[in-house]
Amino acid sequence: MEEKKKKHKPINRKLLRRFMKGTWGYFIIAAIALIAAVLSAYIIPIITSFTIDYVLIPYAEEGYKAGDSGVPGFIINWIDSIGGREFLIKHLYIMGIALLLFTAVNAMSTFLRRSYIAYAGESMARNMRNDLYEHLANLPFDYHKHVSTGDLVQRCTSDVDTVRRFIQNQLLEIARTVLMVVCAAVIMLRMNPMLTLWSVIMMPFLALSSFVYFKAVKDSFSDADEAEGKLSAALQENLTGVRVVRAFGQQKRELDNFTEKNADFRKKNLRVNNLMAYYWSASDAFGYMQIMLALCVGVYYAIKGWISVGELLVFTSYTAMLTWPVRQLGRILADLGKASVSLGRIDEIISAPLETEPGKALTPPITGDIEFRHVGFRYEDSVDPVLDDVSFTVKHGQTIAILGSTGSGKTSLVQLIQRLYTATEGEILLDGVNINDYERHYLRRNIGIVLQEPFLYSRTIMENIRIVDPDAPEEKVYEAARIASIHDVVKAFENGYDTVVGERGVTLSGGQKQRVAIARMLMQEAPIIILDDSMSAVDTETDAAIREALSGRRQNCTTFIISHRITTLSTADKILVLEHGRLVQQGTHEELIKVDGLYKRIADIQNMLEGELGSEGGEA
Ligand code: DCP
Ligand code: MG
Repeated sequence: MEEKKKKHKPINRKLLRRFMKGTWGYFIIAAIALIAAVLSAYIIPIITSFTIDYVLIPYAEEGYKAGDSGVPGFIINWIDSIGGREFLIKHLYIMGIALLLFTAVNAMSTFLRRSYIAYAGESMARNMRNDLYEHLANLPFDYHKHVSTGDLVQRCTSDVDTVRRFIQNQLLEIARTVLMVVCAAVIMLRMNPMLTLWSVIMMPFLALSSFVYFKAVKDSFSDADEAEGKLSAALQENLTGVRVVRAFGQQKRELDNFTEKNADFRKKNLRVNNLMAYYWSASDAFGYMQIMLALCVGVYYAIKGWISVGELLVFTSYTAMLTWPVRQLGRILADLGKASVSLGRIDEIISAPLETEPGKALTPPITGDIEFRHVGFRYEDSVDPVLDDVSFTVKHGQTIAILGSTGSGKTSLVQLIQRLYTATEGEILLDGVNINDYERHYLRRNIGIVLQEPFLYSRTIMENIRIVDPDAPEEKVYEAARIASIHDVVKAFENGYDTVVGERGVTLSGGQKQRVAIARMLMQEAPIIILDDSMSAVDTETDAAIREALSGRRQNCTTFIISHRITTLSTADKILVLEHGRLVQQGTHEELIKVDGLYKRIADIQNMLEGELGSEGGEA
């Protein structure tokens, strides 16, 4: 969030063009409508003044020279040639109809302009969000370590929104202002250059003061934005951490904290609103002074006969029409600054390098022989290696158990197999091929993993389990759920498999979640299975039942089980013991139990506990 104020990169045009893909049509229609709207708005005063100059006054005053009120000569000539004036005097309603017609054109084109620029803005925002989401989904796993989720969410929502609002509200406003100034200048200069000067003499000051003003209040605006960010962060943290807040009786303190941030937000927002109130009222007064000036000088010119009454009307109308966009210029510029900062923040995500495919992207059938050859690994920011010279082999269909104290690198080891991270030393071979040479999505599809802290979507249990294959028959889901010992539990829920889990639904216990995650993994039918401490929250008996049910399946699967339970570990074909990232022991239960070492120590402790607790306890 702090980054928001930082660097002011130039707008990345390439990125803008990319987001604008498929929206050009909308922009073009909006631009045409804009031109029509401005032109019709300028024609309306001309019609009125033409009616006065060409029709009404010559009719009322004998000998008055009919003015043209800015209507091009050839049109006047044409009306004259068909005896237009007499006709118009008799049928004055025609001028009314003309007025109505152009008002209708103006209304129509304003409508089109607004709705098409809305299409354009919304479509662009959709493109941006899709691109961002797709990019985020394919960034290296490591990326998320460096950026906070809240910041990413903000970039994908409010930054996109800032850009969208700029496109929808301000972009055409710039074009409109330019067009209006040019049109007004052309028409007014043709009528009377001196009066034109008087009518716009204060405009540069108005524009300048608008620039200066909005530049000056920019900081107040970003202060208010920042206060809002802090407020929502406080709220979010409290809602997410609601349990901790309650459990530690922190409501009062959190409330004070929130109240303080809320008061700060109010203060800063009020300040912004006050500043705006000053500006709009002062610039209103300024604008009216300009109109008054144009009117006074114009009346003098009209009395002198230098302009006609109709022309006076045109001048005052145009002057009034111009003050609003000119006053807005500074704001547009301020918003342009904001939008470009937001675009820069979006750009930062989009330009982050995607996960690379360093190898040959092979997709051969996978049987599941795995070999680690002197594998070393460290996270980008870690000092000590997390894994150091790890070597072992697994034949397909075998079960490998991994034991190690917390932080010893077990999770890191299995994540290397999935290529969520890349080994920094040595190589990992799958069926004799370096895993870097597999196409990464293919590789991951062939590895079923149950994470240490399983994540379930806020959807039904059914949807959660068949997430990889939404069309899978229900029977298959039940089958997987039975193996994971969760079928009966789910059946007992009121809504069965249609029970929604997560934020809007029921809360599953830790063990239930783990088992749903195991069922979900089974649906993948992958040749390699990884259970990262996936039964830690499941009681020993259920653990055994699941392993029993799994073993039927497991025959053609290579299985990695990370666990702290000797009962779980002991059935494995091979046990790896990790200590500070080093493979200190490997072998079968029978082999390891005979030698002094970590495995034997833990086995002894657990056996002792088991003995003391009797058969019904035994949580390791
Ligand atoms: N580590 C890190 N960055 C990460 C994950 C871990 O720097 N994104 C560090 C923390 C540990 C070491 O790496 O010091 C090993 O972490 P593991 O998650 O691999 O450890 P375990 O899975 O063995 O621990 P646990 O039993 O607690 O799950
Ligand atoms: Mg772990």
